Amino acid sequence: MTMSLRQMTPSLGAEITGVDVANLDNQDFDAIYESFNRHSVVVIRDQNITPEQHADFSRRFGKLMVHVLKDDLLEGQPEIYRLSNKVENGVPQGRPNAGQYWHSDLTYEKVPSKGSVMYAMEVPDAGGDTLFAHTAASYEALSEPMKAFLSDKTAIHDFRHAYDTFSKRIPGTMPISEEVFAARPPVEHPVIRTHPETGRQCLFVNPGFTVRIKELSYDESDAILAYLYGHMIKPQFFYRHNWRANDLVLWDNRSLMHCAVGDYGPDQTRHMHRTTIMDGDAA
Ligand SMILES: O=C(O)CCC(=O)C(=O)O
Repeated sequence: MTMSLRQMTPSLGAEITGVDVANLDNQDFDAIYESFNRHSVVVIRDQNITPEQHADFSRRFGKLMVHVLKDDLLEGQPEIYRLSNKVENGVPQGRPNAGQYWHSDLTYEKVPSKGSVMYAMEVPDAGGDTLFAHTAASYEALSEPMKAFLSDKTAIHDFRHAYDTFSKRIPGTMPISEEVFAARPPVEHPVIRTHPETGRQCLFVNPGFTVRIKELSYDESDAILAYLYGHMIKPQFFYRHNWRANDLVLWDNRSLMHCAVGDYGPDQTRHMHRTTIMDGDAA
């Protein structure tokens, strides 16, 4: 098999065909890793992998994180978080309607995520796309005074924020217990982070988990964040992924935010498994 790569947009996105991630030599892995850093979203088509192979491939990028929503983890393979509207014999096969708001995965963790690896097992006939927005490209397009203003600011991130602001309003979303929220108290991260591998500066705020900019008043913080969120999703920073079954998609949480589109009906199945890679080694 010969690997081939097609760039999707100037800012982000690459499609790779002709590889089997379960049998990948170091040279092909290095090419995928390079593409992950360069293009931020890497779509690898036509994969037939077990959950174990999915986790093994993901581990080549770094240590894996276990999602705080324990009920949605795959039994026996807790690194796999199940996003699904499928119900078998009355048992939900994952979290329905997950991530239907702009966010980067796990920015509410003290040590946030490097990237995510999502495998599509069943996809709707139409819809259920994922939107990605590049946070280095949007940073670079800001004016120099705005970059300087943001350079020493800190943002507060909270897992609860996404649930209170977005998820609980979506019919069919499963409630989250106070115990889970208590396990993830708010954390702080710089508003601008330097990508450790590309050296590019990235905006590191997102509507899902960022509560406010700590150094500003609440009103000022709301206004600045609203401006940034509008700026960050301009079309030129954007890639929309239309899933095919057996797509394996890697995305870089250091240089992207993303949003799942909940436009498909209950008669359509969307069944995905995701792993999340830690940014660094700390537990
Ligand atoms: O289901 C998707 O398309 C994206 C899911 C998501 O937002 C996530 O995994 O955090």
